Amino acid sequence: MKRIFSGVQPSGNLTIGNYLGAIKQFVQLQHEAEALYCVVDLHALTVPQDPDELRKRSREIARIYLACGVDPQKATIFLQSHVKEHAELGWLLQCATYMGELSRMTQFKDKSSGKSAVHVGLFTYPVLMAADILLYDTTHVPVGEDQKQHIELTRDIAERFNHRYGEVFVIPEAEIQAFGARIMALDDPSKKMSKSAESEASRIAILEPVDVFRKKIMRAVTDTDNEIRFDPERKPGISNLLTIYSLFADEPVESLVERYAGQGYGTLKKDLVEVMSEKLGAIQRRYEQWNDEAELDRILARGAEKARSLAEQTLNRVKDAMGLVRFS
Ligand code: ATP
Ligand code: LTN
Repeated sequence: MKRIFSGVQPSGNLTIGNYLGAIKQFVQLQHEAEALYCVVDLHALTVPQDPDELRKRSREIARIYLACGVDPQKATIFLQSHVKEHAELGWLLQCATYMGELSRMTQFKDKSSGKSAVHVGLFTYPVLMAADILLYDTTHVPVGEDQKQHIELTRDIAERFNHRYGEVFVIPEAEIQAFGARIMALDDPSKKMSKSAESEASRIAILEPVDVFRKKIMRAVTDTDNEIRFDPERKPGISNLLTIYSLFADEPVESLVERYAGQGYGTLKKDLVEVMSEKLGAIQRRYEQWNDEAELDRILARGAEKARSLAEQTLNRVKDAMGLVRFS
């Protein structure tokens, strides 16, 4: 049986990278299998957060899931901190993971480099992510390219655990799109677009008004030869814009390249703004409609209850396997 799980951190305003790389897939996959979509608030605590902001953002991410088309009748939407089993399995798995494995994680290296004070949680974060996934007997994890290494670690931990203790965990697979799994920063197409990067010009938020993002697209870094061609190696800037265009318009890149041949970057950028304005505008209108916080909280409470009932069963299996006493 196919089971989907994924999560997004409430660590900033969600970008079109998060939408195209992950959330768009959440919407498609909810029709194919049982799906759980989590707001991973415990993960956001790995770097300093303002408490009021974090509370606000956590609900906002859930609301964006809904605005993008995740259907609470089909998929389970919940906050990670509402299901204690995540933290509990996180600890048990920390005792089944090696320091060396975590030292190799590139996201840790990127996020800790140059910082004088780094919390332990930033280092052990991939183990909590493994717990998130393994708690639900997940078979497929829709994520962007940057999460591939964490899913591989999850598989290694689960396989080793099963080898040592018997068949306790289902081994999950990453579900990474062949195209659009790594949207690049607009002001520097050698870097990934990220919601917590310093530069505002690097990203476009899902909830951003067209007047703000128009400037960012028009000023997006491209090369100087003005030739529209898809070549991420040699022409990363224009290739990134073509990717974004193709995914928002649901039109293959080849057809865009053909259509804009000989027209220069300005025309393509202007049309891209139009396409994005239409798609993001629709999401933003739905976001406005989901403005009843009591209703949102009811969805999250129901989601947590459903998630808890699944998580408890897995956690009991793990405790039994590891030799913890349980009263029946
Ligand atoms: P942060 O900057 O706080 O690390 P982020 O923007 O990388 O945040 P996450 O919460 O870590 O966002 O990611 C949520 C999901 O979006 C993940 O599945 C991740 O792989 C995906 N994702 C993030 N950035 C991109 C991107 N630039 N292109 C495609 N997918 C992305
Ligand atoms: N580490 C991920 C967020 C995340 C996640 C998960 C994604 C936490 N737990 C479980 C998929 C499945 C990130 O930073 N994007």
